[in-house]
Amino acid sequence: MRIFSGIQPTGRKHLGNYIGAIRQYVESQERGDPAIFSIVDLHATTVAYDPAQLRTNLYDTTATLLAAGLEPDRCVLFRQSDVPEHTELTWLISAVCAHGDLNRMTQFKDKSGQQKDLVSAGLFIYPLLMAADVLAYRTDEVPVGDDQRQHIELTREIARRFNERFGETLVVPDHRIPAIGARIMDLQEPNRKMSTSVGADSGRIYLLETEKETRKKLASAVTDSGREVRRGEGKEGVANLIGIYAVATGKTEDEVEAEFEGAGYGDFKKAVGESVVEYLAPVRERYPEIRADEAGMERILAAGAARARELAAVTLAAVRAAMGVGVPRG
Ligand code: AQP
Repeated sequence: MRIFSGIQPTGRKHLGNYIGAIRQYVESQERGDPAIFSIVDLHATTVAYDPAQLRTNLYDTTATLLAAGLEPDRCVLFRQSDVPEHTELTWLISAVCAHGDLNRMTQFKDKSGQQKDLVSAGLFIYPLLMAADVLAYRTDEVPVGDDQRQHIELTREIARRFNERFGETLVVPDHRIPAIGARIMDLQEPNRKMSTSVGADSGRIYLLETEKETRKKLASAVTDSGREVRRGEGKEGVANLIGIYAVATGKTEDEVEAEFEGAGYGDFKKAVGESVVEYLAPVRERYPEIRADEAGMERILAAGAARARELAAVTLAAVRAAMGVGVPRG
């Protein structure tokens, strides 16, 4: 089965990225044939950004993925901009994507509202580039967090429409959204997802922050005026912590509720802090050595891009032929 997912080189990766996406990438190396992961630097140019910072972030994200357990000989890991087939396919599939479809995307509505100087056309067509990322590899499965559900649905619709219009060419992919931890919420505003660009630092756990910072943020996470460690109406903060603890310890949410029956929020939050510190320890420990070797990371990314181009070129040739563009085949 072909597995593909992309991750942006924006800022420091947080616990939501890890639980919703990165841990799934690591697990999917077993099942993927191949498992393909792209650091999508072109997506990161759709909002205001600093070019030098983008390069730094690219290495930070690459090193984070490697430290989390991606192994270059068990997956294909590459930088999106090294594989021009993604941008070509974006244009080609735009022929079967309605302007109205893009207009409905909630991420565009959210992010366009955050832009101060310019709402770029790139931000509007972001979901098309994401669809091209996925479709270029005839992907069967896309591991993502819940916030990407709408984009994957659009990708499926584009593949279906392309096949109806031009003949069976593209694979309609499924998403793989984790049962627990699909939407990790902000620790201070638990009605909103933990996010790179929105909210205060106190609301998000960075993968590479110190143990002390992690413990402190979880100890001051917003709960509610009640006492019970249970999920339920008005208990979004507690429910979020239950989900985090369940993932970090490998327990079910029911088991977590049973474990903390009768305990106070203080003890519970302390236990969540310890579990997250332990859960993230391997990433934190492996990161510095990997991050120090930029040349090594460039070698990994170059080898990944070469393999990715081979795979994407096959799809692109089929798409061009089906659409009647370019030199006729054979
Ligand atoms: N809070 C979350 N819970 C679970 N999964 C999440 N993801 C993001 N936030 C959560 C998943 O992480 C993957 C990478 O996301 P990205 O490439 O969009 O990276 P980003 O922009 O740095 O992440 P954010 O936090 O989502 O940024 P904002 O909020 O600024 O747009 C995806 O699979 C995503 O589902």
